[in-house]
Amino acid sequence: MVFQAIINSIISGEAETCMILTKRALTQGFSAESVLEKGLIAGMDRVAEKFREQRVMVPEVLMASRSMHAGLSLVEPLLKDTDKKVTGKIVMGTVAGDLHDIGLSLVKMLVMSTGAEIINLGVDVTPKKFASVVRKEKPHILMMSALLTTTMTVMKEVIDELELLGLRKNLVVIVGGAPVDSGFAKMIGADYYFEDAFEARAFLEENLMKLIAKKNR
Ligand code: B1M
Repeated sequence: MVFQAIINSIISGEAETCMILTKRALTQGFSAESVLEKGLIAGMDRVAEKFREQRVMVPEVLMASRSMHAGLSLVEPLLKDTDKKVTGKIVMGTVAGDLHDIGLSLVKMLVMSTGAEIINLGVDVTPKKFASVVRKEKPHILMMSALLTTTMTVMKEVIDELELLGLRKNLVVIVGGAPVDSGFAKMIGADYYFEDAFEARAFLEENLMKLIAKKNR
């Protein structure tokens, strides 16, 4: 089965094979979304599990991540809904001190289907950087990711910085990442928390227009 082969290519860190298999799955008629979920995300989840159990080390994880991104490069253009009018602007990034970008790449990829313009600042984004981009770009939504218990607190620093500069009002703040939960989101003054990229996409598909209308009021 092609999905299992994609998973195996990620586990063994074979980027080129992953790309070939992703292409094969797409030409066989599987949707970009199913290739993403059942192949690429499933593969990375398996590696994450092994890492947690200390059955693989950092270099293997990096090779797996490179392989997953090779597959993502083919899936990404297919997920963007070019027929949808751009309806909003979203700034996103992983907070300062944190270099994990796999989850955020998936969030970006799925949220792209809402038609919103997305500015991805990447990893290790400081509160000052977030604030200066918010000031310049005036997005409707700010999405922050953190994967470490030591960096999730930076999300609060970003919100504090936005408040200090008068940029928090009318900005919807969404947070996510493995150590984050809805209680933490509430505690730091974020508006929403989503457990995974699919949940974030589903919410925005349904509510993006309402959020934009609220901001423009
Ligand atoms: Co790191 N790492 N890592 N790591 N790493 C974790 C997070 C860890 C849990 C591993 C463990 O089990 N011990 C642990 C954190 C422990 C903790 O804080 N409690 C950990 C650690 C400790 C570290 C280092 C400190 C290790 C070291 O050097 N000693 C170091 C820190 C570097 C740094 O950031 N400063 C480090 C380094 C790395 C690598 C570079 C090797 C690599 C990152 C590569 C990269 O991202 N380019 C890496 C990886 C890959 C992991 C694990 C194995 C997998 C993370 C991942 O990509 N998962 C992870 C263990 C694990 O999670 N089981 C681990 C797949 C991805 C699809 O899931 O990112 O959770 P995830 O995203 C999900 C959701 O969380 C959600 O949607 C996604 C799926 O749909 N989501 C959002 C994420 N952001 C969202 C935002 C939203 C909404 C949903 O809205 C805004």
